[in-house]
Amino acid sequence: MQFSRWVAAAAGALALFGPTVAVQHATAETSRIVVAQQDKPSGSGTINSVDAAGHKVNMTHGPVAALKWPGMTMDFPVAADIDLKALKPGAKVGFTLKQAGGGMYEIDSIKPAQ
Ligand SMILES: [Cu+2]
Repeated sequence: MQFSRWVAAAAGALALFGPTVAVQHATAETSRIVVAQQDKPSGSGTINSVDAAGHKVNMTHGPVAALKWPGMTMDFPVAADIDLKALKPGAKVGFTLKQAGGGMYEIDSIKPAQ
């Protein structure tokens, strides 16, 4: 939705100011989007339990600096494309988060801790 609004705005800018301005705007906007993707909130933790039916895990995680979260033990919904069979209780993991519906954060990627 926001992106399509931006496309409409970019088209408007193109009409008003000519192609040079619109291209500069597109470049700045694209780099901002890439930075946002690289800056996904991330942290590390230990899996306590896996709820396959609910597609969520209980995890004791360290601080998530990007969200100003302290370390805690909590349930996390897990993105639908992540295979929960790869996650075992006791596993130490690194993860990234994304905001899902309702503003809740869900695990967007997860891998064994280094
Ligand atoms: Cu937490």
